[in-house]
Amino acid sequence: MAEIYKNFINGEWVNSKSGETFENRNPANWNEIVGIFPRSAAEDVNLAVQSAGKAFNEWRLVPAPQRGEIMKKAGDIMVERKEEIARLMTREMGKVIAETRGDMQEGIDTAYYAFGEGRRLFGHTVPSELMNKFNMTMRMPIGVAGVISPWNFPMAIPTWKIFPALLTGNTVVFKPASDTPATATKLVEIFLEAGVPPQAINLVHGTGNSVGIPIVEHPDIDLISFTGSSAVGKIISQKAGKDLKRISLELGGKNAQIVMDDANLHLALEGVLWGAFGTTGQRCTATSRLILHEKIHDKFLDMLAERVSRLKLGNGLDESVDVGPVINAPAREKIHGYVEIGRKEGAALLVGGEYAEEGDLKKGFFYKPTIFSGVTPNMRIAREEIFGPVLSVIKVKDFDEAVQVINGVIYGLSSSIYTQDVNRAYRAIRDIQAGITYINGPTIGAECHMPFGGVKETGNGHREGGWTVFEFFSEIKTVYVDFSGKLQRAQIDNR
Ligand code: UN1
Repeated sequence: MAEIYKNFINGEWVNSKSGETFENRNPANWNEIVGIFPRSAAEDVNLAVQSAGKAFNEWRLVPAPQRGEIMKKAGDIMVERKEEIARLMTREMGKVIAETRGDMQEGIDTAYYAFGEGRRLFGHTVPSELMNKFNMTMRMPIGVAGVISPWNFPMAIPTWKIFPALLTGNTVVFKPASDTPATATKLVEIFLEAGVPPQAINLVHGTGNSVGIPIVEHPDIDLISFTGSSAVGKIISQKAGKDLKRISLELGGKNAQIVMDDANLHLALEGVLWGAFGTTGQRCTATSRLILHEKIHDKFLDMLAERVSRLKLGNGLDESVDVGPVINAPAREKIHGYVEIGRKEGAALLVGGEYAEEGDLKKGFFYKPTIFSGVTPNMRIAREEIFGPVLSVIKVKDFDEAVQVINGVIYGLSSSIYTQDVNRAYRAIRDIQAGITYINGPTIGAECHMPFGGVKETGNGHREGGWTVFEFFSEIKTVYVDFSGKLQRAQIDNR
């Protein structure tokens, strides 16, 4: 029997008002139902927002260090439940167990970072231009945060958003991706066990249209944090913009790794294998383009093709598997559609390019790791986000051309260059248009205490992670304290 899951609204585990449900299945074995979840709608969102609104008035007054201690407790529970939830996550969305353990660890790191931040949340003290007057800024909570998260990091990404939201004194309405509702439920259980006031965290399962949009449009939601596609990000931006909501958008990528002629090729090879095929290429930071200097192009491609054809596909619970399935049937069709486009555009298919259906693989949605060579920057497979195990290889004659190619897309999340020339490395840091640049490392693998986000159509200028995310989730209050005992007019009485 599949486990029955519920929403968490107004301090209680409840079904959707309509009583409708949806199934969540294992992408490595579609016969396996991971759970049955409430199919919610605007009426459920309304109740969740009411609850979060009520809870805000008390939660905002809890001292931040005390809120931090609850975050610490949540981190401790995550440590205890790391293996159990990692296994559930692999069943729910397919990535290999080493990676779901990493996803849990990223959540744990985020919890402990938030714990520490509870004793910081710095403002500034600033001299006044007047005598006997004191100026400062403080960070204030904002209100009810709508958190809308994707399925590829079912634990880490919700934690990136919810820990800072709660730590800074906001309350939360959380809509996880409908492909990963089970992991999200575990996270809410953890917050409750750790001591977050039950009405302050609300979980509403369902689709983007029936739950996500009502959250975005709800007048009592004060801020939105969303990770997903640029297309959906634009819709959210328009809808939320009407009410001047504060929104943080973490969107698409078309990340590239450059390999220069002086690079350590073995290192660069390990980097691109991990960057392009880790998480089956389903990261917004995944390496989707490989830009090779012409001098090493042929040799590097040979090395790469040989390794890629040996990657083992399978159920991610098997520790010997390198690459899990893609998330669902439409995703696999979309990926294969791009492979067809690449072929028609005249790129050369080096390996992969088809469904993987040998033996048990046919129970799930597997796609062979795929490499196209002879790709030119104007091809769609060089410009559009594919979100799957497909790598487009582009040959360039020198560093300047490499930079031109890497910058020639609408996205700008992550980037990487392999070179041993320190001058080139620093020029790359300066000239690549991306929120993140790795030197001699792959495009994936951000650490939770560093700002995370991108330029151009990858986002709207905010950063998750690090100290910067606490700025998004709080509002600055500027305070003037006049202790002169008289009216002092700025700009006038001191002149
Ligand atoms: C994402 O793909 O949306 O840097 C996030 C990384 C991970 C997070 C990826 N730590 O690849």
